[in-house]
Amino acid sequence: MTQPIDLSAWQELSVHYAEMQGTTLRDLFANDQTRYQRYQQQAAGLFLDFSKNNITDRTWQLLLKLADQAQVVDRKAALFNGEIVNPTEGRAALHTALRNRSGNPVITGGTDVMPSILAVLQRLRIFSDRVREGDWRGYKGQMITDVVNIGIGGSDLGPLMATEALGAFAHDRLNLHFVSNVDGTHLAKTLKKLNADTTLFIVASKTFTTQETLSNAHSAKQWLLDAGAAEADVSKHFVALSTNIEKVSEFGINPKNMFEFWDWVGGRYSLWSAIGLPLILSIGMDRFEQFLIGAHEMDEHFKHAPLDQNMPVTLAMLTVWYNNFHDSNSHLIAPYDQYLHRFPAYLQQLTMESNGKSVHQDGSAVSCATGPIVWGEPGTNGQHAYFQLLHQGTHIIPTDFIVPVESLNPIGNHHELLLANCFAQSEALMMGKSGEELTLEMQSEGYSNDEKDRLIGHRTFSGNRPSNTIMMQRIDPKSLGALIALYEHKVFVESVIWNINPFDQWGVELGKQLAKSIQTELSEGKSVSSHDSSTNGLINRALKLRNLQA
Ligand code: G6Q
Repeated sequence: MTQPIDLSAWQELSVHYAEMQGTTLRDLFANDQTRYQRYQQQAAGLFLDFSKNNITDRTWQLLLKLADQAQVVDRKAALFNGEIVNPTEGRAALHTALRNRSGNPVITGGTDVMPSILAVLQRLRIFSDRVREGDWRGYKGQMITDVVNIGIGGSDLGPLMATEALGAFAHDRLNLHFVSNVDGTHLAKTLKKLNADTTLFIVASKTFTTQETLSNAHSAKQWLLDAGAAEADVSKHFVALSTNIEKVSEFGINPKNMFEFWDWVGGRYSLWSAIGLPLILSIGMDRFEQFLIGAHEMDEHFKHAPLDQNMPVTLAMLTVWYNNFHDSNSHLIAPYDQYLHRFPAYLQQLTMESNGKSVHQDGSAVSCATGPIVWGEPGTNGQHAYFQLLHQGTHIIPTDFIVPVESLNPIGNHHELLLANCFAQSEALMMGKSGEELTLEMQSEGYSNDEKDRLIGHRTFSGNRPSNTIMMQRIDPKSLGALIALYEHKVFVESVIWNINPFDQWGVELGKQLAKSIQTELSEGKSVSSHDSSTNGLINRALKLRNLQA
């Protein structure tokens, strides 16, 4: 199998990178008045300005050549066509079918998956309408006021992020809560504020074997029983989202209260399936369908747009350029929108769990860096925290600014200030401030020559730091759907270039296994010697301290 570094475009990019040294973004803009017009794209209601990247036309051609040589076109066809794109688990990855609004069938393993998808969506509509309209009642006949989603990882981050992001469209009576951490504090703090009579629990787990989720679900059930409910009342307060009907029944949830999805839906790609129930309860099924339509429009764009006009491909190839040629392995997500405050955390899982891999598809060790570290906070908060390092630190950190032009909570000139900060940051990162500019500035501010010489190094900004800006009219179900799908496909294209499997997560599985055996040892309470000396020491010390306390 040809590996990425053996492709001729990869080698040409290495040579080109060396040639690019000394080329600055400032110069590229100064010498080309059309740069902004040429390096922009639009799709599914999103606008991308990628002109503030350290690329020339030659870079761009070579990156597209690399995408072509890595067979992005064939691989994306395989993704959409339900082929086994996750060979280590023997599965397709059909999140695009979950939001397929075309009316066309999607076949995998000889079966059209669309009838089951549409049937579950219809059941979700009926159930969510009943809860929202106050028809679904708790065991004392009261309307539901609070919904607690119990899940972790892919069964938490997506619905949590999207429910927060679409908070402007939330139902008046229903408060959504999310409990993920097995630390009892998370459940205890959440339940403290709630009334068992009016609380509905959603147990969200693809496998229904995840320790954290089952522990929280059992404790939540006990809380309901302790509040006076009987076993028979549980069905009015618990529903499950899962692929595992046996385990759901074993837990004591009536299969009639289970909303199904399928093994070809990866955890971190499951927001579009029944896992989206918290979001559906919050915004209603009609708006959830808009959310699916937004994603579907991005899917259609990704499927059909040529490589040089394809937004997910563009974002992916820019990441490859920085990650593999500039050796810049960190990527900042800076949404200038408070509703998107969990978006960076969501993308962190999407990208780091998908592309945090060290072997190629054939199992051989990778010969190039793979997925970067993704992080972020909503603007403008980051500016008063870590942006210092972006502007003047030694690391180059490509940044995605995400900004809606319209606020859903217009107050005075707040949104103008927000936009101004967003645009100012990308400009400052790109332009910097040279010694000459500072000299003039400091002279006009009345600094003496001595003071100026002492401070000028500290106050100089090298600039030349890359960013993308993704702009939309506002954050609504449709634009959010498109934005998430954009990043899902970006991550997929990167995986194609690096020739890795983005749909498995063996790293997560190992942690799940190890925790199980140590938990048994902790509950037995006997001193252990079967691990390395550090792990033995920590377990034995914890046992001793816990006994002292007991
Ligand atoms: C996501 C991962 C992982 C998973 C959680 C929860 O892609 O597989 O984050 O979502 O471990 O798993 P369950 O939904 O099976 O409880």
